[in-house]
Amino acid sequence: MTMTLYWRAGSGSMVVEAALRMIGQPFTRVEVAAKSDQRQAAFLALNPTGRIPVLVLPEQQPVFETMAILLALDERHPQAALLPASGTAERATAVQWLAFLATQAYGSALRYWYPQRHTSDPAEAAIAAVKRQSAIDMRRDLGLYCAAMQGKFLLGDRLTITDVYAAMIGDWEEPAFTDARLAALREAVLGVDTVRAAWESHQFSR
Ligand SMILES: N[C@@H](CCC(=O)N[C@@H](CS)C(=O)NCC(=O)O)C(=O)O
Repeated sequence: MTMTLYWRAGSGSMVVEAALRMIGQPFTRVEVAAKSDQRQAAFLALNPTGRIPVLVLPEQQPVFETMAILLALDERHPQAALLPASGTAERATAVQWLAFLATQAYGSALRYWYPQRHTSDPAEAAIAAVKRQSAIDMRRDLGLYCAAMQGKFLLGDRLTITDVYAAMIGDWEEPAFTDARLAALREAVLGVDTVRAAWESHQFSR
Protein backbone atom coordinates (compact mmCIF):
# COMPACT_ATOMS: atom_id res chain seq x y z
CA MET A 1 0.00 0.00 0.00
CA THR A 2 1.32 3.45 -0.87
CA MET A 3 0.63 6.62 1.07
CA THR A 4 -1.83 9.19 -0.28
CA LEU A 5 -1.41 12.93 0.09
CA TYR A 6 -4.41 15.25 -0.12
CA TRP A 7 -2.98 18.46 -1.49
CA ARG A 8 -3.56 21.78 -3.23
CA ALA A 9 -1.14 24.09 -5.02
CA GLY A 10 0.24 26.84 -2.80
CA SER A 11 -0.79 25.09 0.41
CA GLY A 12 0.98 23.51 3.37
CA SER A 13 0.90 20.11 1.69
CA MET A 14 4.13 21.26 0.00
CA VAL A 15 6.32 20.39 2.99
CA VAL A 16 4.69 16.96 3.28
CA GLU A 17 5.32 16.27 -0.40
CA ALA A 18 8.94 17.36 0.10
CA ALA A 19 9.23 14.87 2.99
CA LEU A 20 7.70 12.08 0.88
CA ARG A 21 10.12 12.81 -1.93
CA MET A 22 13.06 12.84 0.50
CA ILE A 23 11.92 9.42 1.74
CA GLY A 24 11.91 8.23 -1.85
CA GLN A 25 9.02 5.79 -1.74
CA PRO A 26 6.11 5.96 -4.18
CA PHE A 27 3.06 7.92 -3.07
CA THR A 28 -0.14 9.06 -4.68
CA ARG A 29 -1.70 12.51 -4.62
CA VAL A 30 -5.33 13.54 -4.54
CA GLU A 31 -5.88 17.18 -5.40
CA VAL A 32 -8.45 19.06 -3.35
CA ALA A 33 -8.85 21.71 -5.99
CA ALA A 34 -11.51 23.91 -4.40
CA LYS A 35 -11.70 25.01 -0.79
CA SER A 36 -15.40 24.06 -0.86
CA ASP A 37 -14.32 20.44 -1.38
CA GLN A 38 -12.76 20.58 2.10
CA ARG A 39 -16.26 21.04 3.56
CA GLN A 40 -17.61 17.89 1.90
CA ALA A 41 -18.43 14.85 4.03
CA ALA A 42 -15.88 12.67 2.24
CA PHE A 43 -13.04 15.03 3.14
CA LEU A 44 -14.32 15.72 6.66
CA ALA A 45 -14.22 11.97 7.25
CA LEU A 46 -10.46 12.19 6.69
CA ASN A 47 -9.96 15.44 8.60
CA PRO A 48 -12.85 16.76 10.70
CA THR A 49 -11.11 20.17 10.86
CA GLY A 50 -11.49 20.49 7.08
CA ARG A 51 -7.89 21.46 6.44
CA ILE A 52 -5.16 20.43 4.04
CA PRO A 53 -2.85 18.52 4.20
CA VAL A 54 -3.97 15.02 5.06
CA LEU A 55 -1.75 11.99 4.59
CA VAL A 56 -3.30 8.54 4.48
CA LEU A 57 -0.82 6.01 5.84
CA PRO A 58 -0.35 2.56 4.26
CA GLU A 59 -2.69 1.13 6.94
CA GLN A 60 -5.34 3.50 5.50
CA GLN A 61 -5.25 5.70 8.59
CA PRO A 62 -5.57 9.40 7.75
CA VAL A 63 -3.30 11.79 9.65
CA PHE A 64 -3.87 15.55 9.73
CA GLU A 65 -1.89 18.45 11.23
CA THR A 66 1.29 19.03 9.26
CA MET A 67 3.67 18.59 12.17
CA ALA A 68 2.03 15.29 13.18
CA ILE A 69 2.36 14.04 9.60
CA LEU A 70 6.04 14.98 9.45
CA LEU A 71 6.80 13.32 12.78
CA ALA A 72 4.97 10.14 11.69
CA LEU A 73 6.97 10.06 8.46
CA ASP A 74 10.23 10.62 10.31
CA GLU A 75 9.49 7.81 12.77
CA ARG A 76 8.74 5.39 9.96
CA HIS A 77 11.62 6.41 7.71
CA PRO A 78 14.56 7.46 9.91
CA GLN A 79 16.99 6.72 7.06
CA ALA A 80 15.62 9.75 5.19
CA ALA A 81 16.92 11.98 8.02
CA LEU A 82 14.01 14.39 7.85
CA LEU A 83 15.03 15.20 11.41
CA PRO A 84 18.11 14.28 13.47
CA ALA A 85 18.10 10.96 15.31
CA SER A 86 15.95 10.45 18.40
CA GLY A 87 17.52 11.41 21.69
CA THR A 88 19.96 13.96 20.27
CA ALA A 89 20.24 17.63 21.15
CA GLU A 90 20.00 18.45 17.44
CA ARG A 91 16.63 16.76 17.26
CA ALA A 92 15.37 18.75 20.23
CA THR A 93 16.36 21.94 18.43
CA ALA A 94 14.81 20.91 15.11
CA VAL A 95 11.54 19.75 16.74
CA GLN A 96 11.41 22.86 18.92
CA TRP A 97 11.48 25.12 15.87
CA LEU A 98 9.14 22.82 13.96
CA ALA A 99 6.62 23.25 16.78
CA PHE A 100 7.16 27.01 16.73
CA LEU A 101 6.56 27.15 12.99
CA ALA A 102 3.53 24.86 13.17
CA THR A 103 1.81 26.81 15.93
CA GLN A 104 3.00 30.40 15.99
CA ALA A 105 4.28 31.12 12.47
CA TYR A 106 1.59 29.12 10.64
CA GLY A 107 -0.97 30.84 12.88
CA SER A 108 0.32 34.28 11.92
CA ALA A 109 0.17 33.28 8.25
CA LEU A 110 -3.41 32.05 8.59
CA ARG A 111 -4.42 35.35 10.25
CA TYR A 112 -2.78 37.18 7.34
CA TRP A 113 -4.61 35.19 4.67
CA TYR A 114 -7.92 34.81 6.50
CA PRO A 115 -8.13 38.04 8.56
CA GLN A 116 -11.91 38.05 8.60
CA ARG A 117 -11.86 34.88 10.72
CA HIS A 118 -9.95 36.67 13.44
CA THR A 119 -12.28 39.51 14.28
CA SER A 120 -15.98 39.60 15.08
CA ASP A 121 -16.07 43.11 13.55
CA PRO A 122 -17.07 42.91 9.85
CA ALA A 123 -15.86 46.46 9.12
CA GLU A 124 -13.14 46.66 6.47
CA ALA A 125 -10.94 48.70 8.79
CA ALA A 126 -11.08 45.99 11.47
CA ILE A 127 -10.16 43.28 8.97
CA ALA A 128 -7.33 45.42 7.58
CA ALA A 129 -6.02 45.93 11.11
CA VAL A 130 -5.83 42.16 11.67
CA LYS A 131 -3.97 41.78 8.37
CA ARG A 132 -1.51 44.55 9.24
CA GLN A 133 -0.74 43.06 12.65
CA SER A 134 -0.39 39.54 11.29
CA ALA A 135 2.13 40.77 8.67
CA ILE A 136 4.17 42.19 11.55
CA ASP A 137 3.79 38.90 13.45
CA MET A 138 4.92 36.82 10.46
CA ARG A 139 7.99 38.96 10.00
CA ARG A 140 8.82 38.63 13.71
CA ASP A 141 8.30 34.83 13.67
CA LEU A 142 10.44 34.27 10.61
CA GLY A 143 13.03 36.70 11.91
CA LEU A 144 13.34 34.63 15.08
CA TYR A 145 13.86 31.51 12.98
CA CYS A 146 16.50 33.19 10.82
CA ALA A 147 18.31 34.46 13.91
CA ALA A 148 18.46 30.89 15.27
CA MET A 149 20.03 29.49 12.09
CA GLN A 150 23.55 28.22 12.72
CA GLY A 151 24.57 28.38 9.06
CA LYS A 152 22.72 28.11 5.79
CA PHE A 153 20.20 25.90 7.64
CA LEU A 154 18.93 25.81 11.23
CA LEU A 155 21.53 23.15 12.07
CA GLY A 156 24.36 24.63 10.02
CA ASP A 157 25.09 22.68 6.85
CA ARG A 158 22.53 20.00 7.56
CA LEU A 159 19.05 20.32 6.01
CA THR A 160 16.07 19.20 8.07
CA ILE A 161 12.40 19.25 7.17
CA THR A 162 12.10 22.17 9.61
CA ASP A 163 14.03 24.36 7.13
CA VAL A 164 11.66 23.39 4.33
CA TYR A 165 8.73 24.32 6.59
CA ALA A 166 10.28 27.72 7.34
CA ALA A 167 10.94 28.44 3.65
CA MET A 168 7.34 27.47 2.85
CA ILE A 169 5.90 29.89 5.39
CA GLY A 170 8.32 32.54 4.16
CA ASP A 171 6.89 32.12 0.68
CA TRP A 172 3.45 33.03 2.02
CA GLU A 173 4.72 36.19 3.61
CA GLU A 174 5.03 39.03 1.17
CA PRO A 175 6.97 41.47 3.41
CA ALA A 176 9.56 38.80 4.20
CA PHE A 177 10.79 38.80 0.63
CA THR A 178 12.90 41.76 1.67
CA ASP A 179 14.66 39.60 4.28
CA ALA A 180 17.94 38.44 2.76
CA ARG A 181 18.31 35.61 5.30
CA LEU A 182 14.98 34.15 4.29
CA ALA A 183 15.78 34.51 0.60
CA ALA A 184 19.05 32.66 1.23
CA LEU A 185 17.22 29.91 3.11
CA ARG A 186 14.81 29.52 0.19
CA GLU A 187 17.70 29.18 -2.22
CA ALA A 188 19.44 26.67 0.06
CA VAL A 189 16.40 24.39 0.41
CA LEU A 190 15.75 24.63 -3.33
CA GLY A 191 19.27 23.38 -3.90
CA VAL A 192 17.96 19.95 -2.84
CA ASP A 193 16.33 18.28 -5.86
CA THR A 194 13.56 16.52 -3.92
CA VAL A 195 12.53 19.75 -2.22
CA ARG A 196 12.63 21.68 -5.46
CA ALA A 197 10.36 19.09 -7.11
CA ALA A 198 7.75 19.48 -4.35
CA TRP A 199 8.10 23.28 -4.43
CA GLU A 200 7.56 23.40 -8.18
CA SER A 201 4.71 20.89 -8.24
CA HIS A 202 2.95 23.06 -5.65
CA GLN A 203 3.57 26.15 -7.79
CA PHE A 204 5.41 28.04 -5.09
CA SER A 205 7.31 31.11 -6.24
CA ARG A 206 10.94 31.38 -7.35
N1 LIG B 1 -2.90 23.42 11.75
C1 LIG B 1 -3.05 22.92 10.40
C2 LIG B 1 -3.38 24.10 9.49
C3 LIG B 1 -3.74 23.62 8.08
C4 LIG B 1 -4.35 24.73 7.24
O1 LIG B 1 -4.85 25.75 7.73
N2 LIG B 1 -4.32 24.50 5.92
C5 LIG B 1 -4.83 25.48 4.99
C6 LIG B 1 -4.07 25.39 3.68
S1 LIG B 1 -2.41 25.90 3.87
C7 LIG B 1 -6.30 25.20 4.68
O2 LIG B 1 -6.70 24.07 4.59
N3 LIG B 1 -7.07 26.28 4.50
C8 LIG B 1 -8.41 26.23 4.07
C9 LIG B 1 -9.33 26.82 5.08
O3 LIG B 1 -8.92 27.10 6.21
O4 LIG B 1 -10.51 27.01 4.72
C10 LIG B 1 -1.79 22.19 9.96
O5 LIG B 1 -0.71 22.51 10.47
O6 LIG B 1 -1.85 21.29 9.10
